[in-house]
Amino acid sequence: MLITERPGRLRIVRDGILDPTPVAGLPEILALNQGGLLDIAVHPRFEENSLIYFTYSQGTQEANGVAVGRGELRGSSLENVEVIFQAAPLKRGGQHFGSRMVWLPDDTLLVAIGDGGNPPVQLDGELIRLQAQNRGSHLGKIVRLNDDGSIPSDNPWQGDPNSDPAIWSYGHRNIQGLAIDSQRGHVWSTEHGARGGDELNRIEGGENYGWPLVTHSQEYTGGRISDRQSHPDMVDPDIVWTPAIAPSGLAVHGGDLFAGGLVSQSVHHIQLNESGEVIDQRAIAIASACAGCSGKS
Ligand SMILES: [Ca+2]
Repeated sequence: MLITERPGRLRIVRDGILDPTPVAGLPEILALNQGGLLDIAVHPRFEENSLIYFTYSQGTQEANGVAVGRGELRGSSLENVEVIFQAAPLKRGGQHFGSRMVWLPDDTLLVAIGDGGNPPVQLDGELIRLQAQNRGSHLGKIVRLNDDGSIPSDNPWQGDPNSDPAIWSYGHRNIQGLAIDSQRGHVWSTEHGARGGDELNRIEGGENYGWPLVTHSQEYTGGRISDRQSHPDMVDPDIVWTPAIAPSGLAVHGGDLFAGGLVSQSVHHIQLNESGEVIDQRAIAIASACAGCSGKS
């Protein structure tokens, strides 16, 4: 089992025992606020090529962004490490990197990239969160890549001069859960709203998921982010969580979805019907105070 630790360590657990030595060979990682070593994914043909993929933030406090690296896992080190994708434009500060990865059945890789941060963080003279609606930018997007980082020829905006060809879907704030339901062929994501308005979305290539033009979320400082909660050209979420659960992690099991919540300190069991529509959800496994746990656990 491979585990990423945000400060920049990749760990291995074998037969339930944590290897005390982190895996060697990772590139330089910017561990800044929400940034660091982020997600990890094993190549679908790992047994042949030993490749693992990882997302991380890199750069400086003033200019940073999410990158996707890959390397061959040999024993306790990574070899032939290369960076196959770098999100652009770079941003400042340590908020909203995303990022999650999932493989599609055709061996292309989806990577979620955060919108860059909350007000007052700006880019090009406007709030950086508006990048989520700019198809010339990777911020606030899911991108789809081939396993070597090249762009699949059938991506939705391939050939559109106003769009980056890597983009798969847009209008996302900060995706912290991404999973594939192989049985039904559906891709699901969870993303953080600001104050309230966390979302579960079923992701389809070529669609706009609305942020920040359409949202149930409010500013942290109070007041509306948008007058609209829905728009005919944008996809509505399948679940809106207000108050926020701060979703982190999303898994498919037994035909249903399981979403972790950081603030709610719970796991949400989301029940789907045969065609994959949400029919019910309830919090299970709510964390409770325990002897030896600090208040900050
Ligand atoms: Ca949305």
